[in-house]
Amino acid sequence: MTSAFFSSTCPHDCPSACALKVERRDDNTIGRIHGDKSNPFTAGVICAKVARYAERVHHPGRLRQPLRRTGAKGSGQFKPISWDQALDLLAQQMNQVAETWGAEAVWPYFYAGTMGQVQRGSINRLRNLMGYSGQLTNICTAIGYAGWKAGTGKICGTDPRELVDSDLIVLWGCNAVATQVNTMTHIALARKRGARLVVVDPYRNHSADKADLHLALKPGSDGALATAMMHVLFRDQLVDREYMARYTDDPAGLEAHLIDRTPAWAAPLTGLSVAEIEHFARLYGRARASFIRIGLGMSRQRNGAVNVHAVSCLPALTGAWQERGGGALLATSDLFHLDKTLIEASDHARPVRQLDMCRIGAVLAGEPADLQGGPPVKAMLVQNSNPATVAPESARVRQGLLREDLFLCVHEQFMTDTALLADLVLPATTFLEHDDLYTSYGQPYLQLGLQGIEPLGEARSNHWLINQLARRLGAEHVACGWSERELIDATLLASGYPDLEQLDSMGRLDCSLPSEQMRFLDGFAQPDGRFRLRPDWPTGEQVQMPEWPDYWPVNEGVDQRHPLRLITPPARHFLNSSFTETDSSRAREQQPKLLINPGDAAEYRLSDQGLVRVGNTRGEVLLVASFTDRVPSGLVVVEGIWPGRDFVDGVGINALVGADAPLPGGGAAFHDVAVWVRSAG
Ligand SMILES: Nc1nc2c(c(=O)[nH]1)N[C@H]1C(S)=C(S)[C@@H](COP(=O)(O)OP(=O)(O)OC[C@H]3O[C@@H](n4cnc5c(=O)[nH]c(N)nc54)[C@H](O)[C@@H]3O)O[C@H]1N2
Ligand SMILES: Nc1nc2c(c(=O)[nH]1)N[C@H]1C(S)=C(S)[C@@H](COP(=O)(O)OP(=O)(O)OC[C@H]3O[C@@H](n4cnc5c(=O)[nH]c(N)nc54)[C@H](O)[C@@H]3O)O[C@H]1N2
Ligand SMILES: [Mo]
Repeated sequence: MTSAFFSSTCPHDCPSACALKVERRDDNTIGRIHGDKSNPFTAGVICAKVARYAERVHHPGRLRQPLRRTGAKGSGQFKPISWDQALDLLAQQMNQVAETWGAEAVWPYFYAGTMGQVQRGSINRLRNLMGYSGQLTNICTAIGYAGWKAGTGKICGTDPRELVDSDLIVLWGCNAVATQVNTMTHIALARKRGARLVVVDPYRNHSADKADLHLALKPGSDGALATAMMHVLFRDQLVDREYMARYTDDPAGLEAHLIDRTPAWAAPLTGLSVAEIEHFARLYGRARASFIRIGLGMSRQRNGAVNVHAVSCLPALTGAWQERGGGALLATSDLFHLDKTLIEASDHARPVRQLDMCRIGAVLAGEPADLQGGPPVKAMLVQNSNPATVAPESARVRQGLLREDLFLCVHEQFMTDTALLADLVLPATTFLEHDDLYTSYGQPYLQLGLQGIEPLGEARSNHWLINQLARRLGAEHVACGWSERELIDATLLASGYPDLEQLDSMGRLDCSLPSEQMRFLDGFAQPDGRFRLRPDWPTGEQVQMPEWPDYWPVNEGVDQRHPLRLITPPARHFLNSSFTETDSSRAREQQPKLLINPGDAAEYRLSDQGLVRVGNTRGEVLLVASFTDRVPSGLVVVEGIWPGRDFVDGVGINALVGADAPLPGGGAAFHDVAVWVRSAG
């Protein structure tokens, strides 16, 4: 058999957006996948799970035909039907719901199963053309981005390719070894030149294993740590007063605020010793070009926005932004200026309610505040997301999705927890079977991923499905008559980028700004160009957010009944709930495990590898306990968003996570949970 390699881009929701070289064999199958060496950020390195992507594309569990439910809701009994029948049924249900209850009773729900702009955004085109309910798309970045913007004003920062020029790299709530391997590629180069690596993380994760220094702080205490570090920086004359006078809003006000925010104040709040805080603050203050890579992980707390802002203040005190390789980065999203008007028909948007995707359980339960005076949700089309598994308060989500009076259509690659609850399941293509255009939230390249193989079975792309549906619903729009390639081409041109053909021959477009601008040396994105040490929180919140960087104690606190804090970070071999279906990823992650310190385990009389029940007021889950000194006393960790069916009782970890909206703009505090544990035999 002959084969050849074609270029593509990893579509998964990961900051890396790796450039790929994919082997296509002449029997319409995928072979090997390598990182593209010609992309300077990917630099030929990709994660193990995407290198094995053939396993996912050609998986026997891939959905290949439209399926209609035959048994009770959630029974898993379906029968194959044709695409025409499926689309007619879907259109008829959506029309009927809209006629009876109003268009806002239809909720097109999506997230980032693919990050491709066309396949991700098409569902919004239908929403806008039909006046269906809007969605607050806040499950991942809302808290972190709010915190970062409160200071810098813009979602970008030091070019990640400059990590190599740094002499001190801090992975702050960022498990790069697992969640963005390329960052580690560049960190390794910096370390060869003598850079030191610090990891700030509640437990010893894979990244902490590689660090020179690991600070195991309590979850949600980053604001206290950063504030005390700032105290030390001022006290020990490690601040750059000239830089602050020029680039920040109120250094004198901050200095006064910090007077009593000493390491001794922060020690009990963070669980770190005074010596650890002093040492880290001086290490940071004395570095020439310190680079803080802030992870979204640290933002998944009720005080996450305040914490991200506090950490983002550090380089504004030392002036690290002035050095190549110095400064900080949360994400690169604002480097791209893609005009999505055509993809999303945003010029047709109507003033509809915005339903909170993290509160899908409450929305489906008909909570009046969540419905915002509008009709109950009676029909849903889900693309690119697995809300039954990934959304908080998942028991309530499941209950809602099982409602007899809800018509649920799920367009998926696999029979996920969500698809299992559907009335209609439609088969979706993978990125290798359709065309798309990719930006990134962790690197500066605009890239293409054009179709490499024919769709498997009857799988169809999101764009195709939306256009077929639009036709049946009578929605008219120029993009509904276009192929993906035509839409990509027109979008590129409307955005002032090279067209599809040019971009394809260029390989990629570097959308970075000159290094100095990435480091805000031409001013921060605030009206006066100054970084806000005194954060610029959106106004009108019911709760006053702290005026200065501080410790803001609004976390789900432990109490006698819930003595432990739980965090639920991603697993290395999964990508959110994706890859929980492939054997090789499952073999590496084994099973859902409660990581617990041996001392705590003894106190609660658990046995290693024995069953443990974990719970709080929201629910209970049953899984295996795994003793480890990677996790400090008082904390428990469950890695990976496993499907509910992988837990002993069928209930997944997000049953324990709260869906109350963190300030200032909502989101989900996935790593901010108090629990009890009990031996279960
Ligand atoms: N392999 C793999 N890669 C992924 C993903 C995946 O599921 N698997 N998911 C992708 C997605 S959608 C995203 S958004 C990114 C997320 O990637 P990251 O930004 O790295 O975020 P997380 O992995 O959620 O959390 C990172 C670390 O934050 C720590 N943490 C939790 N609470 C706190 C806290 O209060 N303070 C501090 N300092 N640390 C805390 C956790 O222990 C964890 O080790 O990764 C992407 N990449
Ligand atoms: N406990 C806990 N929960 C979390 C997190 C956590 O750290 N801890 N992280 C949160 C974060 S950061 C995020 S971003 C969310 C992620 O939540 P989701 O965006 O829902 O991510 P996935 O679980 O990967 O589900 C995406 C689904 O889209 C499907 N898909 C992929 N490509 C396509 C396509 O082209 N078309 C269609 N129709 N479907 C496609 C995949 O098969 C997959 O089932 O989860 C959140 N949930
Ligand atoms: Mo995410």
